Formats: sequence, C-alpha cells, structure tokens
Amino acid sequence: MAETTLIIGNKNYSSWSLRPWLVLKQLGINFDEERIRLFEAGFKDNILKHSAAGKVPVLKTAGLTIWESLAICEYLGEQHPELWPEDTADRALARSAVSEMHAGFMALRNELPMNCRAQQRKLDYSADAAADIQRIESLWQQCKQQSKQQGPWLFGKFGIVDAFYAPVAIRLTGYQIPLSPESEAYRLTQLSNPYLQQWIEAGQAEVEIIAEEEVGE
Ligand SMILES: N[C@@H](CCC(=O)N[C@@H](CS)C(=O)NCC(=O)O)C(=O)O
Repeated sequence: MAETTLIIGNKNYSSWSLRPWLVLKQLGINFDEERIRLFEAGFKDNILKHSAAGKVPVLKTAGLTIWESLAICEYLGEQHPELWPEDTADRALARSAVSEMHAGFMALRNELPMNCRAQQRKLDYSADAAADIQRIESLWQQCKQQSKQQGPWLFGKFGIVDAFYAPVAIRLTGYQIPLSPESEAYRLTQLSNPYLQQWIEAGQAEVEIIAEEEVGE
C-alpha cells in the first residue's frame, strides 16, 4: 500500500479527479487510487467517510486529508515548485488561468461535459459555450505568447495549469470542436501525453453510464 491515496470518481466523467491525478503521475509519485462511482447508491456515504465536503477528488498523504482539486494541486506545488512557472509574471498568469478554469466556464462545463467516450461532433451548443471556448483559446494563446520558455506546454514544461486544462482538451477532442492552429497544436500536446491517454483508456473501459445532465461537468 502506498503512503498516498487519491480518491477519485469515474474516470470517464470526473474532470476534477483527473487534474490532481495527472499532477501526481507527472511527478512520478507512487499513489493508490480509490475510485468511488459517482451518483450510485452509497456514493455520498462513501465519500463522506473521507471528506465532509462530499466530493471527489480527495488526497490523503502525510497524515493530511486535502479536498478540492486546486487545494490538492497547490499542496503538491508547495512540495514541487516546478509545477508553477519560475517567472513571477508567468506564475501570476498561470494562477489566473487556473482560477478562471476552477471558478468559471460554466456553459462549457454544463453543455460539453467531460466524457472520454464522446466521439461525435457537437453543433448544438449555446453562444455562452462558444464564448467559453473562444476565451479558453485566447487564454492559451496569451500564456504561450507571454512565456519565454521552450516546450509544448502553456509555459514550456508541464505544470498545474496544463493539468487544469487537460479535461478541456478531452472535451474539444470528443466533441470535435474546430480550433485555431495554435489551440489545435496544444490540444494535440495534451492528447499525446501518455498519462492522459492512460486515463482516457481507463475511462472508456468503465461500464457505468451516467446521464450527462446528472454529471453537470
Ligand atoms: N470544486 C471541486 C469540485 C469537485 C466536484 O464537483 N466533484 C464531482 C465529481 S467531478 C463530485 O464529487 N460530485 C458529486 C456530488 O456533487 O455529489 C474541486 O475542484 O475538487
């Protein structure tokens, strides 16, 4: 048994679980996964045993219980400062982009929920969802343009900001959303990450089917 456990939801649907999972994988940390199936009988009771907030993900490590994907990533970022850009201005932009994702893009999250099995072009989304996609594209471009670091990620090498946008890359892929060449290159960077591929394959192999409306992500 590893010293660290990440409690997650269904890989097919749980975008919030994916983010810290990806960071742990990128760091090469040995951890156990405990998967609690979302919205099935017993989900709330099971998750409440770990966190009074009643949501996944939850990280258990070093005698601590940490909930909220961003708090988990920030904890890991304290141990591994390389998860944030070194430059102050870059770090501020990366943190703004992460906060914007964590707190916003509700239309995108509601109308194009993460579903690793999605394989169909989506056309019927609202102007608000289209605006969210446009905003994300310009945010990605701003990060790439501001950062002077070499590398395919938003600030050169992989960081928390990339983990936060990984579920967006899954959505854009599954729903076949047309993108600018720059955004498309970044989407492909995300999709060719072997850890993200591992997550997607595991999500696709899951048997549970949850109505998209219930997931709300
Ligand atoms: N703000 C939270 C959101 C977590 C969240 O909404 N998790 C969903 C699964 S992706 C969940 O546990 N839903 C169960 C519920 O709300 O009952 C975070 O960043 O961790």
